[in-house]
Amino acid sequence: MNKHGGQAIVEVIKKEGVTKIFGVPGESYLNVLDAIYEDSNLSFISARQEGGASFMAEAYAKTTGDVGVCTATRGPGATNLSVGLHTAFQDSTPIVALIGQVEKKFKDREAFQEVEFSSYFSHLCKWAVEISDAKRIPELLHRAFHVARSGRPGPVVVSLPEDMQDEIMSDNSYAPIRVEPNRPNKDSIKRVVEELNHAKHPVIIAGGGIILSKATSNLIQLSEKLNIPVSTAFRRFHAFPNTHSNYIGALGLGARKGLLEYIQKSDLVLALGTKFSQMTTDDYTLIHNESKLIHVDISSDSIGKVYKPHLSIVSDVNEFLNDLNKETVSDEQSNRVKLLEEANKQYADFSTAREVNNKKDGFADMKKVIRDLQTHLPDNAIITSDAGNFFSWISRYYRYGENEIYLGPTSGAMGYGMPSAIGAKIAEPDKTVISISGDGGFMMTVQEFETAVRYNTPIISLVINNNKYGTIRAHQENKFPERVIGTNLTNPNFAKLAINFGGYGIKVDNNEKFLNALKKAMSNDKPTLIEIVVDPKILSANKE
Ligand SMILES: Cc1ncc(C[n+]2csc(CCOP(=O)(O)OP(=O)(O)O)c2C)c(N)n1
Repeated sequence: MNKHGGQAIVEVIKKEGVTKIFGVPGESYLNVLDAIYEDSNLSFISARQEGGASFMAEAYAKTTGDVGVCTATRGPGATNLSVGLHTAFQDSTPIVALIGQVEKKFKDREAFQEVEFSSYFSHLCKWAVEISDAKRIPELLHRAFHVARSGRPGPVVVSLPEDMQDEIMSDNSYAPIRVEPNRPNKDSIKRVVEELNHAKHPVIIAGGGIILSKATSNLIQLSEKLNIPVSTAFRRFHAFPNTHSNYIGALGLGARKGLLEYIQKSDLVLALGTKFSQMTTDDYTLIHNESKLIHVDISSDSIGKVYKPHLSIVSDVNEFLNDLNKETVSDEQSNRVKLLEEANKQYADFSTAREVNNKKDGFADMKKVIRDLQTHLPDNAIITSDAGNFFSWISRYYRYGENEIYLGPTSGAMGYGMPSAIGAKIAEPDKTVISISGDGGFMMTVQEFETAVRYNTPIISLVINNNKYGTIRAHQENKFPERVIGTNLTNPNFAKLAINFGGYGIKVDNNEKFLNALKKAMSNDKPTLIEIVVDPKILSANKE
C-alpha cells in the first residue's frame, strides 16, 4: 500500500514496539504527527520544552528497558532536545530522536532554522543520520533502533527533511534487527574462575551494564557464593540491593573514603558493565596499579579506556554471570568473609543517619527526610533526581531495596528529576514515582509540571529549597571564600505554582509537616509538589 514518508516512519516505529512518543510539535514534521494521530495504539506526550521531552523519553527507556523515542522540530527544537541526548549518551540509554529538518531543496542556504545535524550531534550521539529518500525509511530507521539498543546503548538522531516526509513509498519488507547477546568463551570463564579462587581481597564494581542486562540476581548469586563484596558505580545504586549484607557502598560524589581504600587495596577487581567514569573512579584514582582488573563489558570501546585490564571480556554482563555461576563453587577462604563483614559494617555505619535534628525552627532536617522516605515509600518505588548538593543526603543515606529503581543523570544534568519522573510514571503508572530536586534544578524544567497535570500523571516532586545554587556556592566558598557571585536565588511560591498548574502543592518547614505531606501525596490523584525548606547554611550531607 502506498503511504507518505510520515506514515512509513510510524509504521517502522510500531514494528519496533514503540507505543509512547515524547516531544514538542513542530511544522517540520507534521506528516509524522498526523500519522501518529491516525493510530490509536500510539500516544504522543506533548511536553512544554524539548529538554523536558528528551528527559522523559530517557527515563521511560530506563524504566521499560526498551528504546525511548522523542521528537523535535529543526534547529531550535533540536538544540533544546540535546540536553537529554547528552544524558542518554553518558548514561548509555537507548533513544531514537526523530527531528524534522529543512526541506532538501532549501538546504545549505542557512534556511529557516537550519542546523546540520550530523556534525551538531556528532559528540552527543552514537549515530546521526538523515533520511533523504523516503524509500530508505525502513532500512535506515530500523537500523537507528538497532544502533541505539545494541552494544553500549545510546542515542541516535534521525533527521527528517520536511519534503522527504511527503514522498510516497510502498515497501515495508524490513523488520527490526535483533542480535543474540554476546557470550564469553569457555576459556575466559575458566580463567576468571581461577583468578577469583586465588584472590585474597577481591571486590566487584557493578555498573550500568548490570541494570541494562538485568543481571542483578545473577550478581547476587555470584557474590554470595564467593563471598565477594559489591560496590555500585556512580548513580547505579540499584544494580545491587543496598540492603544485602554483601553491599559495601556506592562510588561517585561523596563516596565513603573507606570504600575507595578498600578497592585500592584489592588484589582483584571484577568490573561488570562500567566505563569507569571520572565520578566512579574519584578522578581516575580508584584502581591501584598492582591490582588485577577483570573488566567485562558489552562494548570493547569501554575496555582499556581508563584502566588496562589483566583480563578483558566483551560480553553481555548477564550472559557472562550466567556462565560464570555455572562454573564456580562455594568459597572456602574464611578470611574473605571477615573482610566482607567489616566492609559492610562500615557501609552500614556510614549510611545510618544518627543525630536527626527535629527541632530547628523553620527548617526540615534532610537526614530525617531521607529516613521518612525510606520508611514510608513502597518497596517498589521509583526515585528520580537532579544534580545538586541536596543529592548528597540521598546518595549517602537512602538504601535501595531489590525492587526499587533509581533514575538519575550520570551526566549531572540539572532539570532531569521531575520530567524523568513523568517518563517513569508513564511507563509504570501503578508505582509510586518521586522526584527530588533542588530549587535551582527544579526551575530549569518547572514547566513540565503542567505536562504531568495534563496527562494525569500523579508524580510526587520534592523541591529542596535553600534559595541557592548550593553546589556551586559550596565550591565558591572553598575556592574563593567570601566572594559570592551568581549563586543566590529567589523563588516563586512553589505550592501556589503547583496549584496554578492544576496540581497539588504544599510547603513544609519541619519534618512533621513533611511526613504528613508525603503520606497524603502518595494517595493523591494529581501531581503533588512538596517544597521542603532547608537550612541554607548546611550545604552538604558530608559537611554537617
Ligand atoms: C544543566 C546544568 N547547568 C549547570 C550545572 C552546574 N551546577 C551543578 S549543581 C548546580 C546548582 C544546583 O542547585 P540546586 O538545584 O538548587 O541544588 P543545591 O545544590 O542547592 O542542593 C549547578 C548550577 C549543571 N550540573 N547542569
